[in-house]
Amino acid sequence: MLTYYSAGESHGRGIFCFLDGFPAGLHVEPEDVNFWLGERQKGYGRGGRQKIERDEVDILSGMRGGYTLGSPILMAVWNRDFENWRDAMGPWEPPRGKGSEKFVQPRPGHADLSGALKYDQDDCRNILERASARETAARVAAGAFCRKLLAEFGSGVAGHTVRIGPVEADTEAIPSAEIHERSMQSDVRCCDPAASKAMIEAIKKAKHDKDTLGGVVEVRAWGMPPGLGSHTQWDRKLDARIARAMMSIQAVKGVEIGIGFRGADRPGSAFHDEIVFNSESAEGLRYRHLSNNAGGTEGGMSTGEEVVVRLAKKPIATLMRPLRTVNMETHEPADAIRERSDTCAVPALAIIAEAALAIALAEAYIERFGGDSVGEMKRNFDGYMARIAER
Ligand code: EPS
Repeated sequence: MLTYYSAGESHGRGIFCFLDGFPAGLHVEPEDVNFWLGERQKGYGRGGRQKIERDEVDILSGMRGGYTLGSPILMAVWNRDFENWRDAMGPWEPPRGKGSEKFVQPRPGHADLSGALKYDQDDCRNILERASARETAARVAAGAFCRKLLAEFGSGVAGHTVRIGPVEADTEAIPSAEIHERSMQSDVRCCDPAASKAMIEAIKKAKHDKDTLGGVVEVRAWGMPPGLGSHTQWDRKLDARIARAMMSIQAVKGVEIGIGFRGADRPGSAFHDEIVFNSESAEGLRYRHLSNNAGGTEGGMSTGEEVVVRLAKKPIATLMRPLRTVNMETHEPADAIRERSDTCAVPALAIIAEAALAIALAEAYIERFGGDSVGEMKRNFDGYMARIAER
């Protein structure tokens, strides 16, 4: 089974990614990973940290001569900012210098309060360093391997911003094949140029008001066969696995598959995707749906239509206009600390969500088609597709 874990603190040595159960024989170049790490760092609304970091992957195990070995892949994305935080974040010496001051005012909207109580810590930095969304660099690195694997089977993923704060884009009709190109032209990764401009204005205003903004991203995947995942058990359902992968991304508060919440007021006749049979289908999938309100999954299995997922991200919780909190030493009311942060990180979420979807789908492919080598997976895949073409 494909397993993915990360380690690392935001201002520590680096962010580390452990990817186990990945098949042997996939050709991967440094740029296949570094391109997406670079894309994650972009986006209007980011703070000063992204001027310091230039994320690149350092492969520590699991590859030889440009190919995966089938053994655990261990990766590092080193933090340049660690040099500025060495005194405060080093593992052995007592913390001193920048960021070492003990603070007990938990910041609203962060992991600080629950983490300080759960792990019995006075210094919320012992919580926030790991809770930080810097961790998403690991997910993007793992996702880069997974999207490369999906491409071997003709499958791809693309994400884009559909809302920032009050501004909603008109992108319902955009073909998935155009999302990547068009969203790359926008500083907020939005395919609608007018909305893109308005989103940038909204972020500027939020920054001026010492506030922050959240939003919504959509990620789509295409080229999957029907039957990934299974209806037979709760933890094998593809949509459940996708939702878990998405919900575990920092600051995500809502996940929708297909028209999801937007379809809840429809009668069944206006929701369900009718089935047609096309014996001439060039794509090899002769059973198709006339619409895709289900977002590519039914009964916990892929339908063969595009997987469509939307994620709602709450606004960044570190505000330059501090929210009210409590000093945990004195129990007196206090202001949350103000420290360097982003105003809006929704555009980065589009890249992170692509990675999370690629990981969830790669896991389902490996489960369905066997995961020791890419060659074995392809033989099994071809056999399955040949059988489906007879039905
Ligand atoms: C983050 C706070 C900011 C973000 C960071 C996530 O970092 P800093 O405290 O160093 O200014 O920039 O995101 C990243 C570093 C990144 O690479 O995405 C937080 O508190 O979650």
